[in-house]
Amino acid sequence: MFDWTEIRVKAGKGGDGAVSFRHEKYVPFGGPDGGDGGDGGNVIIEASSSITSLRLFKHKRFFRAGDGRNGMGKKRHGKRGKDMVLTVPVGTVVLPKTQIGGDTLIADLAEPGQPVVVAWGGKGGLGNVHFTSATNQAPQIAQKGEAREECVLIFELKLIADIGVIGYPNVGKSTLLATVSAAKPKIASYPFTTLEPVLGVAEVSGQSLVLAEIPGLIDGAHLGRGLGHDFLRHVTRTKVLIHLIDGSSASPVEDMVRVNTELGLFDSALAKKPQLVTVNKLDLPQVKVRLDKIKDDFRAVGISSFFISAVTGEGVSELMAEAVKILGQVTVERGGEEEVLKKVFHPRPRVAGVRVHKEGDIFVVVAPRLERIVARVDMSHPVVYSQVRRELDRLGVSQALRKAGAKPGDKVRCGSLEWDWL
Ligand SMILES: Nc1nc2c(ncn2[C@@H]2O[C@H](COP(=O)(O)OP(=O)(O)OP(=O)(O)O)[C@@H](O)[C@H]2O)c(=O)[nH]1
Ligand SMILES: [Mg+2]
Repeated sequence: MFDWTEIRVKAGKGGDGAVSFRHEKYVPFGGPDGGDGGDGGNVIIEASSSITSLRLFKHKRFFRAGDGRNGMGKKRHGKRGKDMVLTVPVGTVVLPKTQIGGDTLIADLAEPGQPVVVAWGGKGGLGNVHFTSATNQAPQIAQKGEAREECVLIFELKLIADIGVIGYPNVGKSTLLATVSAAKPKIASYPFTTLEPVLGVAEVSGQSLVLAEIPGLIDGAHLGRGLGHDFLRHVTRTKVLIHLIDGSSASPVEDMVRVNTELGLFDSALAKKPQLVTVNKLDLPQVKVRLDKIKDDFRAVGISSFFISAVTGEGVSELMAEAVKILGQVTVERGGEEEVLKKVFHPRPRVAGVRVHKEGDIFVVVAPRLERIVARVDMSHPVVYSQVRRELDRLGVSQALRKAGAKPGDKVRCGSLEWDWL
């Protein structure tokens, strides 16, 4: 099963605002009419219950949203960039790449829907219309579109099932799933028939229960033996376990103990989940004759076991009824805990203010909002300079420069532009 992947996402760049003036016949001094740039598209992740694996991301690992279009004359605004929506299975956890093993998640998509923005598109730049003032009727400046956000993400799928069906290979987990739900897992008389977790939905007294067959639980699975421990993490999200045991095995009680030891070695919390210990293959004559003996053996270790035949369905409805009962108790008890697990949204990064530092003789201004303006204007033109200067005052850059000790004639740099401070 493909349940872990790394992808790179890039949001759209904001379109640039336009510098433009009305050109009309018989109107000698048309006003500014440069439209705004469109915002860049966002990269959004959304969970859907119609897909169950991350396989879609196996080959394609890079996704980008559309760029915003530039603004144009006649106050025409640029079109917004198209969002890129990535659909993932319910149960996907999204982490930033730098955080593997950490606990800062970007999103925990535990329910269908819940769109989460993982990379914000850049804002579109303002057209020159916005820079008009009482004293400046012909603004030569506009704003560049904001840069896009880009990041590398880890998707990890943890299936969300109410009930996990565990047990050694070949005990009849798939058969039980096929009996209680519409799932059609492969069933065969050899171990490791099921190589990926299988989900099924069972209807029990008007309630829908999601069951997951967890394959590959053998001695040493927590060390990576057999199918490895990848699938065991799916157990972490189930609420109740049906622990299936082959009634024809040499020692059903020993099987149970060993599987539980294995679970505990992977994660001690797993071994504490409520379990319905269920002996399967009751229809086999060799199991029937040992029924009382097996019952007593379990009782001796303090466990009251269920007996079923996944093939004939005998005892299955009693087992499922008990599962519903326990599930109800667990959900009530753990109500608070579940809330904490819910989504964490990726906050939009705040635009930084103004910072000035010196590199040799040059005063370097770091002001993202200003950089967007100065990057596309010719500062040597006196009209342009006076207009930019007004923006410098407005954004607090002039004040920051004075504070840093800048005097007329000093060189100032911001982004790709350098000019003399006047
Ligand atoms: N007689 C009898 N045979 C059963 C019963 N349940 C399962 N089997 C048989 O046991 C074998 C294994 O069944 P599966 O359902 O594939 O077992 P599994 O636990 O899913 O096995 P893996 O996926 O390989 O781990 C098959 O041959 C089934 O027909 C049962 O209640 N009675
Ligand atoms: Mg199976």
